[in-house]
Amino acid sequence: MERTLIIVKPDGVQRGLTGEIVRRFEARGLRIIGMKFMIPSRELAARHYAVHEGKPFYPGLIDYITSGPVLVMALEGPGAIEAARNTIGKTNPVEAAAGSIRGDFGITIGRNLVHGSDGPETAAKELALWFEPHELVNWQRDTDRWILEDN
Ligand code: IDP
Ligand code: MG
Repeated sequence: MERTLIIVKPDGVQRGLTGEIVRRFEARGLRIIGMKFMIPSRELAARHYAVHEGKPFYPGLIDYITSGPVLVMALEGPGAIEAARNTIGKTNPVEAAAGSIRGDFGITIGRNLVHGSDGPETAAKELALWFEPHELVNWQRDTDRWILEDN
């Protein structure tokens, strides 16, 4: 079992796409274990995007991610990180496959709707950054035996 951190960015929220985006992860079989709605502080945004500090798009990225409410999710499942990244699509929506979230709803890299952790280490760091341990819910999904071979 793997966990990943997903954010519906402010454009996704403002465009009324939160339900559609959550639906896609749920339909994929990823289990929601945490969810919150918030306007990220600049400090939180800076810690989340620390690896991009100094890049030309960094100031715009911080303005963008703090520009309004986001929906933050912790998802769990086998291969959850890669599965979620594939459901999200390539960073530049122009290159994202049709059928992915960015490929279906995005057209420019600076408004690409969703964040997903890119590896196990980043996922652990990001989950700890956005969620307190007690905010993550351990639960059994009744449909798991139809979604997961080993559950
Ligand atoms: P990812 O979100 O697919 O992991 P990263 O390369 O980690 O992509 O970049 C983080 C975020 O920074 C992107 O999702 C996008 O919002 C923004 N970003 C990346 N490159 C550019 C760019 O060239 N122009 C504007 N924004 C960018
Ligand atoms: Mg990234």
